[in-house]
Amino acid sequence: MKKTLLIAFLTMPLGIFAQKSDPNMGIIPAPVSINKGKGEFKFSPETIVLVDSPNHKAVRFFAEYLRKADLATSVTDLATIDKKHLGLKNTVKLSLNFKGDLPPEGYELRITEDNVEIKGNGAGVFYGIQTLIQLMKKTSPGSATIPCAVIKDNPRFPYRGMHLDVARHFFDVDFVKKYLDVMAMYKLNYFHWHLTDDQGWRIEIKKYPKLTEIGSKRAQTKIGRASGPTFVPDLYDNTPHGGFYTQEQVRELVEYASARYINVIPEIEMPSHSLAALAAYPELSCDPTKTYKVGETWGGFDDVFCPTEETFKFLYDVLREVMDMFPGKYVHIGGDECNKVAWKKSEFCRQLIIDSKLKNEEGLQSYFVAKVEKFLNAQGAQMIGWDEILEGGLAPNATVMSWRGERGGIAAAQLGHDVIMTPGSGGMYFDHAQSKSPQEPLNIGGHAPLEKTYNYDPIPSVLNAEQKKRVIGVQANLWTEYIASPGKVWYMLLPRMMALSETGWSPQNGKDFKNFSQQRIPHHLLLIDQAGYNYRVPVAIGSADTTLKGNKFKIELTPSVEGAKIHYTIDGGDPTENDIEYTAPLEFVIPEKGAISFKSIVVTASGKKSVATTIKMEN
Ligand code: TNX
Repeated sequence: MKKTLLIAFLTMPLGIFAQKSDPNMGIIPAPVSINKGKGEFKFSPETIVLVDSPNHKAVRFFAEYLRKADLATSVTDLATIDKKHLGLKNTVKLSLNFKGDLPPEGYELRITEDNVEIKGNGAGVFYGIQTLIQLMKKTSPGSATIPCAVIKDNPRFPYRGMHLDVARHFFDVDFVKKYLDVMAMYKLNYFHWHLTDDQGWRIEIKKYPKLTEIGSKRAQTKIGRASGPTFVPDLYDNTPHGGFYTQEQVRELVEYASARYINVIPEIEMPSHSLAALAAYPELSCDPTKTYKVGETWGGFDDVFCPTEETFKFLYDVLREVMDMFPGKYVHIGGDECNKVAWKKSEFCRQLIIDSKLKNEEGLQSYFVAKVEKFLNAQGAQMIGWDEILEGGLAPNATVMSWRGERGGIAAAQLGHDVIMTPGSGGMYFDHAQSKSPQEPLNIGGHAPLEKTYNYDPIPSVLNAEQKKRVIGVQANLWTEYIASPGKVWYMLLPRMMALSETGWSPQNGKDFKNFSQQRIPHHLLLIDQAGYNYRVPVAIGSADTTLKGNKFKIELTPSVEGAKIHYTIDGGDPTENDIEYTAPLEFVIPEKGAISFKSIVVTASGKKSVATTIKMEN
């Protein structure tokens, strides 16, 4: 019997983006409560922006936004307004001195056909502005519409962090500003800046110039994987890599972040991940007779800071300069992955363990961390460390970042310490792959698809009510061993950072991945695209690598980015933008013992492509 294949084109139009039916009005992170109104506010060149504190940074930010968006209008100080004009129509009013009852960082945004008003607590007005910006739809130059609504909002967690590793690969000041910009759009408020590691020291320290003269440069970098089956030994790029931030640049970035209500947390790694510092100052190692070079490959190194008084003096000096540059309360001291090999070989360490009545090298790690914490606390700073700082006993006031699953975070919360959840197992490692497709770019491995990041709940159910309060927030980490260019940072960051934002901000019980990924993400990716960021194009909505059994199928897809197209093949070939465009749902009838592979990709208006997915239909 001749096998025939039937494809029917159904007439139903492509699923249009359901912004109107979206209960969250397209806003990311989803607000706590939205009351949709009728009609819209028309923002025009005649609109007056009224503020009660014209020099406030949130006001300056908004004025700058309006200027750049060609929505130029003047900002008017409320104090200068004649009382009889207070009932003025066509105003956007920002109340920064609002003294009413709003939760920390909370805001209330009221949009009527006549006026827009934002009241906020602390950072609240700034977040209200971010929401307002997301709601503004530009209509013509100088004009925009904003749908009427009353939004009451505040974050679930006070700590909503995003990390960036600039040690494995260096990223310049302008790039970091763009990183902070996108964090601010999504209401993230802590930037964890991983400034030192084995492969590079990236912050100027005046007292120890060799840290950057020597420690900020490596001679070459490993090509491909540093381990595993595709690892090629001795394959290096023969190209020096380096870079660091001057103190002046650091101050500029801290200021830039602060203008966006972002606190910057510097991380200075100790006792491990310190090879770049040892290359500059070998006397800080346990074996100063050796020569050390800045790391050229990835993974752990045995050489670490030796816990001598000379090392502590060095670290205190460094931290003093660091605290001077970073006015925030937190200093991150790393503390992860110290394998103790060098300490076990060291006569000095053996003696120190005996003299200080420590149990073993774990005890020495705890001794090291506790000493540094004491120093930091005495200067008024609060120490954060990765969960290894629990080993051998936790320093008394430390905040713990739980990265090896939630275990460390749970233990720390039970001990009454503040905890920031950032587990790889919760989709918080943005260096992990975003899908299992072989078309994903080289990455460190792991699997952190958007849905996993989105669905993560930072509060472990095993904690009691008191302990749960110790979980102050959530963070995602972007380690850059396999991320050497800005474009790839954005690819790994977006859209997962939007999921992080909702995990950190929105109430857990209202989370809805379908609404997030299908009704809001496509619009936000278009905005991100227009703002000049790269990102990972999700596969078509309704598609996934799967095998379906039966004889009749209907394939109904929607582009994952607004304005994008879907192209497909049914002959097993990898689809390109030159293949057939999907424009309407398709019906397939598969003959007996027949099969067909429907392979599709999404191509955005700017030409970015998703990985391909294959729906195999078998009868
Ligand atoms: C573990 S997370 C590390 C980093 C690596 C990362 C790669 C942590 C505290 N340490 O040094 O870059 O894994 O995923």
